[in-house]
Amino acid sequence: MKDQLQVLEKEALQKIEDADSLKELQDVRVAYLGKKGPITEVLKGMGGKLSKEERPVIGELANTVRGNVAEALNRKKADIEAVELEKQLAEETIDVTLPGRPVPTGGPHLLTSIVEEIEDLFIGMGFEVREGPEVETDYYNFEALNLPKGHPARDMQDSFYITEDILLRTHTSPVQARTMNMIKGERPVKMICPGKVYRRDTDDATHSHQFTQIEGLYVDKHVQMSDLKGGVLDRFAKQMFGEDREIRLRPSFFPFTEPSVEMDISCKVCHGKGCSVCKKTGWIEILGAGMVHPRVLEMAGYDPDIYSGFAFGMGPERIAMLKYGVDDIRHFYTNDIRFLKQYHQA
Ligand code: 2U9
Repeated sequence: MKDQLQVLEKEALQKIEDADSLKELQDVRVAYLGKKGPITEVLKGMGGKLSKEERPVIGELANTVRGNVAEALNRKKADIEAVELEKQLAEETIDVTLPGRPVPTGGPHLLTSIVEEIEDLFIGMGFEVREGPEVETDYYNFEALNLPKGHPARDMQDSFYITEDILLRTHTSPVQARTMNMIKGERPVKMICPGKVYRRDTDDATHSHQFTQIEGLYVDKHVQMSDLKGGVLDRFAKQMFGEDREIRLRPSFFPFTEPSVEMDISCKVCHGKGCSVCKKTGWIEILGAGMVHPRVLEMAGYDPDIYSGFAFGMGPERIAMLKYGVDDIRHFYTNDIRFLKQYHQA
């Protein structure tokens, strides 16, 4: 029995030595030290076969063998765990000197950038930026702007009506009308209003049923056409398109301004000689403007004999198209990433 135990011990120690995973080690533990393991079996069989004197000797030996096997198991377990930890650490090592993977980032939309650029220019000239509702009443969208009922520009075909009296604004002018109504001569009004406007148009390369406008208004005592041309429009054109640009005003018509003008800037491509960009005229149309119609001032609560003002309006999409050579207004709304990312400042 003594020999039997010693053989078992040798066998177990050899298997522990040979094991190279925690799983194998656990199998050895169950096989040799478990309740049905050979050492337990030897101890169980002790009763009938051994004399009173032999029993404690064999019992002690069996316990020593168990102890030795258990100790060898624990030692080997610690060894294997240390090896596995080393392996895991080696595998999970992070090289902090590796360059990071670039994360794609967004940026402002070209239209947003242009609107902000235009806003900044006018803020620099003392204008404040105001916004108003896109769903407007007939009064502020038309009536207050000298577009009485029956005026051709109010055609149901041209506007998105919600009810007979409510529509999607067709221009940002109602924002100015509302502001004048609020201020009523308490201080000068010097504002621009950027925003979305809506017209029932068929979309093509130069038209969109929804587009952006920036309109401006300056109302005070003694405001003149020369303030509009020299003080604001010329500065705007030069700052936006370059100091070498000239402007010219041509007579035009808008119901809310009198006189009304359209402003052109000199063509940069041909310097006024005539090319395909300026349609051989040497000039490119940029915006509309004029002196606020006395009736519009009156409806907003201003005495047109004391107050006067100028107004102007432009389409930022058109400005961006001219500045960056964009050939189709729909590029602004379809949001093809290949188009958009050309205009991200890093
Ligand atoms: C008030 C009084 C007058 C705003 C003006 C224009 C001329 C103009 C268009 C140009 C191209 C808009 O983007 S566009 O379609 N606008 O030509 N807008 S004067 O006049 C006003 C506005 C408000 C109370």
